[in-house]
Amino acid sequence: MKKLMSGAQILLECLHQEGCDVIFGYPGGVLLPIYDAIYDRKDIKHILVRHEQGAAHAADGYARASGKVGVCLATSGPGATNLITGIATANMDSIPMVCITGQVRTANIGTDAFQEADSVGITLPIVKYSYLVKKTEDLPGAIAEAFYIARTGRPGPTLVDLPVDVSNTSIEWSPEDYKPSKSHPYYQPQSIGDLKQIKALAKAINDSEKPVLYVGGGIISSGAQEELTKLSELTNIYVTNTLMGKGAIDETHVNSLGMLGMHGSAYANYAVHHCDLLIGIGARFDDRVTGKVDQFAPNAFFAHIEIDPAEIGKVVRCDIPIIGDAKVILTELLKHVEPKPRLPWNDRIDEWKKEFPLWYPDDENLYAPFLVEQINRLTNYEAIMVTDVGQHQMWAGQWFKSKRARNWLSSGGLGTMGYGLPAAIGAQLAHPEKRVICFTGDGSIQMNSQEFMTAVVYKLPIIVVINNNRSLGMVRQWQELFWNSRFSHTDMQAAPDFMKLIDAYGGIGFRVTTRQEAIEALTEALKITDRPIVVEAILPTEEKVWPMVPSGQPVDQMMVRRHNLETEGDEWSFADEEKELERLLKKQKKSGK
Ligand SMILES: Cc1ncc(C[n+]2csc(CCOP(=O)(O)OP(=O)(O)O)c2C)c(N)n1
Repeated sequence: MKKLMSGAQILLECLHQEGCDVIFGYPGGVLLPIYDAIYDRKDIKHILVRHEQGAAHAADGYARASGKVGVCLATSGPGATNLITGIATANMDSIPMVCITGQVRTANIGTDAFQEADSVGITLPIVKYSYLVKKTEDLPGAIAEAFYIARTGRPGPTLVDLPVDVSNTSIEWSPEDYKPSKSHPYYQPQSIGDLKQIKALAKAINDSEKPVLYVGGGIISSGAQEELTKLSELTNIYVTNTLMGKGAIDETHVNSLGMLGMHGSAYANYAVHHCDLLIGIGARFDDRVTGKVDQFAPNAFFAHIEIDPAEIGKVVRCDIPIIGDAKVILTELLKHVEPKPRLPWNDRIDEWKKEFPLWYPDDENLYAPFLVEQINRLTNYEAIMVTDVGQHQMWAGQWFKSKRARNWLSSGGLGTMGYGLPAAIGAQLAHPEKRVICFTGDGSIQMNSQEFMTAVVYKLPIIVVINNNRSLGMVRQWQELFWNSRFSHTDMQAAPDFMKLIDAYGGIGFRVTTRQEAIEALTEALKITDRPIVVEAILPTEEKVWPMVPSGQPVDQMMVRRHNLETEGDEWSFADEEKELERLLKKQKKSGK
């Protein structure tokens, strides 16, 4: 039945019908009609963050953890511009989000009115769709399009800009009038891949002696983990994943090579470098993966399964392009591939695994990989891991074993420091029953630490592990290796006392300096269920992430760290297979194994 409803009430009704049960937002003058309408709704929970950037990352974290569309709300002008980093982050990682911004009255648009900013214009390059609603009657259609476009095809953020008079004006409307979109006249992503191309790929797989699967976030967004695992098991092809592709295949599976690229495992990089067929699925050949492009997988035939046609051939040439949804295409591909043992190829990769394992020194120090291993163990691989950006992120990428999709959240494409805590808030709200760990650095946590307050208010027991190396570690690492150890402005010794900080917000803190203390603190933290916890780990400043492919080098040119058996010290150099083997034999002889 039609009744008089304000634009704000209509907005909330549309959001509800789109399945939105949480909004992350921050009020302001032009949002008053919406905030007044929210006051009466029991079916949509509003989370009041402490900064709009937090709202955008929280909506993103909610979307990544749940597979639903995340929704955030910000006021005109500074509220909207504070969302930008979060929108760009979601855009780079293809995360579905609907961002609603308030706008000044339609009559005032373009007059430099108080708190006016051109939100549609500013966000144009970082959204899939944006719409300035000029009439209340147009609002339901705009919301329907925004959700449909955000969640279909290659997912991504959309924006609806809502002038205050539009949300304040009432029209005759009935909730039954709302029609979620099922199609769009001009936006028609293709999901079914071309059968001829799929058969061509099946033949290439059946003929190949040295294939590798290279998978990204597209597997997660299409829900194709099962099909990928089946393909890998049936054809005996090992799988390497991007940072975004963690959880595409269980990383404890024998066929998993973990992450590749700049800080990927050496064996994944060698496998890609020497393969004869590289099958990319839902991954975009990012420069952190390819290194020097013209020497990337130099002898390989390239196949690319991808929903976004613009990605095909963007970075590397493509011999077999297949445009469509990964799950749909893999389901079809599975009908055409044959089982085949991949010997001696897989044996060779297994040898690389033994020669160049990921490792960290077995000394008294506390190291980030140790912390990650304990998190794996103490949570039985069930935690949702959310990272910030820096060395700690790469260590987590290497050591956190993601056994399933959507338990790994990290800003891959944009590399946004400050992402971790608010994204963890979104993930915890999506999964109140799970343990959410925010693995962060002493630099990154200072970028959105105000969101500790949000976590306290909503009683979210997020465990924030601060890797305190008293520096902007990743930048410091580059300065040490490539800029003559001139540590210009990467010192972070001037930092708040994190124990006092979390205490001031109303959470609980543990500071740990030894491995035993770390285990005890994590164990205690896991018992706390009603507030955020900080575990601040004091780590060595000089520690570096290994292996490392220097920027712009081919990925087989990795620098690795090894323990010098003569001097008992550490050294690093470009990986040399022969030397490595010799060292391994010496080590075995020394330990009598
Ligand atoms: C918003 C933002 N500013 C700057 C950078 C560049 N950057 C990348 S890693 C890094 C250092 C991160 O330091 P910290 O959070 O302490 O983590 P660590 O590397 O020490 O583990 C910086 C400054 C970034 N990624 N994001």
